[in-house]
Amino acid sequence: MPVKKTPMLITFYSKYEHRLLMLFVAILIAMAFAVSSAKAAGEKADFTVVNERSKVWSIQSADGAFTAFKWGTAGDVRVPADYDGDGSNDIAVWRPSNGTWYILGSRDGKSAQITWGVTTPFPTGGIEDVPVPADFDGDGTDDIAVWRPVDGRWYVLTSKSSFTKSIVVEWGQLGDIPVPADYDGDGNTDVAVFRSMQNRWLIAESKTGNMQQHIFGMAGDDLLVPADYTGDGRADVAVYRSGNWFVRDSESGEIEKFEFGFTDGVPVPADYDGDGTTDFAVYRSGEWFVYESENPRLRSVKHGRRGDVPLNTLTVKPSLVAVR
Ligand SMILES: [Ca+2]
Ligand SMILES: [Ca+2]
Ligand SMILES: [Ca+2]
Ligand SMILES: [Ca+2]
Repeated sequence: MPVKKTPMLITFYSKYEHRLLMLFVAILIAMAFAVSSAKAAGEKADFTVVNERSKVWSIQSADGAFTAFKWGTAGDVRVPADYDGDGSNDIAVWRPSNGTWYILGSRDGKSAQITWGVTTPFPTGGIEDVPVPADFDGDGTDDIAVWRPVDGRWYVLTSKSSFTKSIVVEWGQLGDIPVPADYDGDGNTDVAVFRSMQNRWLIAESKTGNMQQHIFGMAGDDLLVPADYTGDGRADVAVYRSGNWFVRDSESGEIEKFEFGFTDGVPVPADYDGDGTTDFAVYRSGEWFVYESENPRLRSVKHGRRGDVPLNTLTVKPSLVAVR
């Protein structure tokens, strides 16, 4: 009977090997999937509020962790952005009275002070620079930058040079509102302004140097919220008007309307689900309503109290101001 036993043994082994092989393949597929999804997924935006009186910033991260810091004083402009390049925004303010940036790095918790920008003396009083931190040099880390209304110049202290070298670009004029974003999708933030008198967006593409012009939005009624809502990697020209979002699709050029929000809500667009596309989001009295882009669904998160001001953290937008 050994003749019969041997093939059975062989069959047993081959089945066992087959299972091992399948298991191995399954592990490989799982690993490949994990790598690819890790690549595709970006950082998820935090929910951040600042109390106007106490100057305490409270941050609820996507994984539910809380942190709170007292940072800044009255008159400071909040400029959260990722200045240390760890993928998370740093708590930061710019002080117009002395032109100093006070940054609390998220990577190591160390603070830094960098003087950049001024309040220009003017016969009628002081005209402050407008802080516009963004990634103009395209290295993945936000640069320290201001737009100077009196000369229409952008003064960028680049992160690539460890904040030792600067770029100066002239774009815009007194009365404009800076709306920097990556409209051409090359990875570098483009300098851009909104000219209220004409409802005109003037964008200087960083890739080609070409100008994009769009008449879009209504000065006085709209908040300017340019960001990549369609997921093609290019920021769309967009405004928020009392509960409605109007987006000029960067791919089709068509204008899309999305009803999401409240007349007394504040738009806080950012990439909360980390898929690389900006999500429509509105904050109202301590509650965040997010329309996630990856698996479209509405999510609400409670974070914030009366007297708190929400910050949309992943895409920092000091330009997110009412057009006057
Ligand atoms: Ca950081
Ligand atoms: Ca940079
Ligand atoms: Ca660009
Ligand atoms: Ca998203």
